[in-house]
Amino acid sequence: MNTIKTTCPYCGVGCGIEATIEDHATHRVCIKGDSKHPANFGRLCSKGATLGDTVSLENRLFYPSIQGKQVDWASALDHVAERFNNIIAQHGPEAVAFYVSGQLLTEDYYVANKLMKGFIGTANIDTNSRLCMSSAVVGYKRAFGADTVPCNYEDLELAELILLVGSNAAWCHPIAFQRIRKAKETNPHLKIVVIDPRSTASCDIADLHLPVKPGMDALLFNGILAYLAQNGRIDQTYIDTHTEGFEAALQEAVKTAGSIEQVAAGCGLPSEAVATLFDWFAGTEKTVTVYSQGINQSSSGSDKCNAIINCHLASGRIGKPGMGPFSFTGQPNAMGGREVGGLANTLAAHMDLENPEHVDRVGRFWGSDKVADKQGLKAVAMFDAIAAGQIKAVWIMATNPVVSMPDADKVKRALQQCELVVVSDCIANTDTAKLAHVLLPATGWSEKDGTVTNLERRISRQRPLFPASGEAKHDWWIISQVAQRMGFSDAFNYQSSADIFREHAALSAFENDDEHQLRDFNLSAFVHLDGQGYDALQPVQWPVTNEQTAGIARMFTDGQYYTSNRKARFIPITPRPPVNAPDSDYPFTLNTGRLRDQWHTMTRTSLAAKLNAHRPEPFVEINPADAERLGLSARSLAQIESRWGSMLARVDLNPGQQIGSLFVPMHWTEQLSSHGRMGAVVNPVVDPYSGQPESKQTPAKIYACPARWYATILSRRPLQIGGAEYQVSVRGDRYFRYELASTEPAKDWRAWSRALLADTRHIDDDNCWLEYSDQQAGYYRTAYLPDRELQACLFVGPDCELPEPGWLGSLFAKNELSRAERLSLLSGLPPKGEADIGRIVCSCFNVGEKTIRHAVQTQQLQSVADISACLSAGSGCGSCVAELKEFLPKPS
Ligand SMILES: Nc1nc2c(c(=O)[nH]1)N[C@H]1C(S)=C(S)[C@@H](COP(=O)(O)OP(=O)(O)OC[C@H]3O[C@@H](n4cnc5c(=O)[nH]c(N)nc54)[C@H](O)[C@@H]3O)O[C@H]1N2
Ligand SMILES: Nc1nc2c(c(=O)[nH]1)N[C@H]1C(S)=C(S)[C@@H](COP(=O)(O)OP(=O)(O)OC[C@H]3O[C@@H](n4cnc5c(=O)[nH]c(N)nc54)[C@H](O)[C@@H]3O)O[C@H]1N2
Ligand code: SF4
Ligand SMILES: [Mo]
Repeated sequence: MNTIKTTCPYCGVGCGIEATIEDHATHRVCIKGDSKHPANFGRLCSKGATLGDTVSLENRLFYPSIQGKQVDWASALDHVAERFNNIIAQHGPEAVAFYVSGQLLTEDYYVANKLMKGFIGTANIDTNSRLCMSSAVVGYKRAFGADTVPCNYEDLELAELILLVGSNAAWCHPIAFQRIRKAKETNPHLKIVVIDPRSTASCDIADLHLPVKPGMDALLFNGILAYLAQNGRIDQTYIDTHTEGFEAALQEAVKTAGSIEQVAAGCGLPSEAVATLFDWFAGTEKTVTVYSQGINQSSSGSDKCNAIINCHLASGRIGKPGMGPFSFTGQPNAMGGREVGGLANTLAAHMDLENPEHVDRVGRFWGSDKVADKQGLKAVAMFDAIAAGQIKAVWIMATNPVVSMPDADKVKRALQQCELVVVSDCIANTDTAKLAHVLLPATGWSEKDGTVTNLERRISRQRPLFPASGEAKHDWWIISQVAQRMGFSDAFNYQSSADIFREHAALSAFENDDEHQLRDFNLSAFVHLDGQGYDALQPVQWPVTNEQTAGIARMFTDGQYYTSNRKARFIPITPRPPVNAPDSDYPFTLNTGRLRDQWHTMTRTSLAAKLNAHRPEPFVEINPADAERLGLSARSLAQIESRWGSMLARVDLNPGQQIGSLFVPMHWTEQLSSHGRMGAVVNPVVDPYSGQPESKQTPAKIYACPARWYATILSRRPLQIGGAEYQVSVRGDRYFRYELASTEPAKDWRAWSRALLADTRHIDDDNCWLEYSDQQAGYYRTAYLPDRELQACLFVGPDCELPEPGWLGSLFAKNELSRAERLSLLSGLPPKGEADIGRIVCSCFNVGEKTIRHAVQTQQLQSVADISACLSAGSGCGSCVAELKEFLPKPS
């Protein structure tokens, strides 16, 4: 009765969830995978499985506010509408902008677009998807005449060769990755190739890893195209019947790629590996090329996408089972955003701003003669225009650009000087919310009601588990209310998300029956969907038409595309290296990306202690040889600097990192770290067609930050700590953990720690304190235990080798510490006989590295299956399987 079917709000895999509500008041809910959902058939990854830990009311934004003062909704909405109207009246519609997100539901997204493009009359609405898959959109549109993802998850299972290009699916699309892993187990002929400059968890199942030189993928795919032609492996019939422009694309590919040796040299790869890839691609009919941010986030991302698509068109490997160019989108509703025309260069329902017929059609449908007919500013240009004062009001919804935009310090300054910054978020303290003049509380995942589309075009329902918290409102409601107050009452008079979905479906079907001008996106089957039907909506892949009510799993099965002559287009590609190459000042290539257990700017995942255990601090991966040359030791502190900004992170030695390359995770913010916000360092240069930034290849330098002391603090209550250049805070289970480091001289640790950690009444009560001090060597350790219950402990040392908080953290679960525990507390090591589990590897079952190492040794475990049987590790979401392998004995 209390079980509700909904969809995971994190990645684009779009897993179905069954949520059983255990307690309404405290938002206690049991999360399980929906065994019937076609995306995941019951499985969830670590992030989905811990959703229950993130829906508490902690850190939620509850009330609207203006300039930090709580106001009622009517005042907030009037204020936003009036200020927008005034600025438009004075400076024109181009002086305002929305910056939205692939984490809005389709209904929210539709209304935001309708307001800006249809009624305010400018296309100055862009989205964080600009930073994510706008190049993939250009690639598909140039080739197919529409933004159509041809493939589906089954194709991954039917394939005999899968290329993962610039995709770390093991961590970023874990359940899709598990489907690939399973497919490989059942079909030993299935080969996996990972093309990624660094060695990632996805390499775990790879038959071949090509550590390509950063940015050089287009050359590799041009090489494949040339090789296919030279070896008679093209599908001439398909090319003749269904495509155009092959000769020109081939000519350019042959000219730029040259021989296998030349491709290998250009890509920094061994010739044999390139030859193997070419041979496998040429010889395997059922090939799927999966690509993601290693391709899209590039100044030549659009061309890289087309270099990939060219190879599939030339071999006729598209629209057939087990084949196709498959862009893996990242966000839960990146695809829904594309459907509603969420980008500054697209119009609703897969129509185009620069096509007068489309603009006219949308105008008639919306009843507006103001529909924008030219592109608006894309994200980077939009924030530049804010910085320049051309845009005077911006409304940011469901994204955190102060962290995630490139040149993020500039974005921060732009918002600081902008006349009006409105932010809608469900979380109170974000780096962007800090700069808002008006803060609007949105409902969060467990309260929202609407639809999302996953990366295989499957529309699923997100259903509310709880009523809205505080005064939070649905995003579509907030936008509609502002629209009404701006004077557009009739067009925004929605009563429910079902109303909006119906209208969205109707627009997709509107004048979409002319066989020469068909649009791919069509939901004609839902034009008359009533409230009940909407509530009961089952996961379905668009198009869903009156003729095909069950949806369509695979596109282009008939070889008919959405160009004017229904033929797919080859695009000639001239490979280009990253715009800014490393030089003597900035000799490294800085790569950025994701970790297994965190979601973007951590506003929600950091609430789950389990998810913080895997990688609790910002770090920089560097090859050990580079590190040695620069005097950087493991876990020491390093400064990473580019022409745009700098950050601090811990050094992580990783032989899987190419010489000359660095990798930092994108997740840390100013809320959680003092100098870990990587966006400040990232190059804002963009792709000329898509406007997508080159987030993966910033020229950078790295050097040691000579910290004089390091400290670790665990505390039951959150602390306000200052006075260290490096400070990171994360939530543990019943405690908060702080990591500090500083180049300043050591403090008077006793006075400092007592003032910081204690209740005032206990500061001088020595009975409550354990203490160890070696002033000369720079060590200080203390623990604060009023009534024998551990409240806090502090470890200071001159180097970064401080105790691993695994066992210490477990002491916070106890009401009283035993004598043995108290005695060993300051050593940071458990008393004899008690296990310290070490850093958590498997977050589903809380299994730490020390436990695994011990079990492998003492029980002679030989395989991951053995470890799972013994400790359960790896048998939950499976995301840690690659890591578990590292504990197994190496074959001699
Ligand atoms: N755990 C987790 N999962 C997520 C997210 C998250 O925040 N956390 N976010 C979601 C979102 S929005 C997105 S967009 C996806 C992103 O999913 P992915 O694209 O898989 O993730 P990234 O880690 O950004 O980058 C993928 C890989 O590109 C590689 N790369 C860098 N430069 C190059 C290059 O020149 N060539 C090639 N071939 N590869 C290169 C990087 O080394 C990296 O391993 O993940 C989604 N899933
Ligand atoms: N250097 C570098 N930069 C990158 C990337 C990279 O790989 N490297 N990746 C890029 C990519 S692919 C992406 S997708 C972006 C992601 O970057 P962001 O979009 O900035 O990251 P999130 O943390 O997902 O931000 C979402 C915000 O919306 C809030 N939120 C969640 N649900 C709702 C809701 O229903 N309504 C409202 N109003 N708010 C909500 C969250 O609390 C959070 O503050 O980062 C991009 N930036
Ligand atoms: S793979 Fe994980 S994060 Fe992605 S939708 Fe499924 S459970 Fe959510
Ligand atoms: Mo993304």
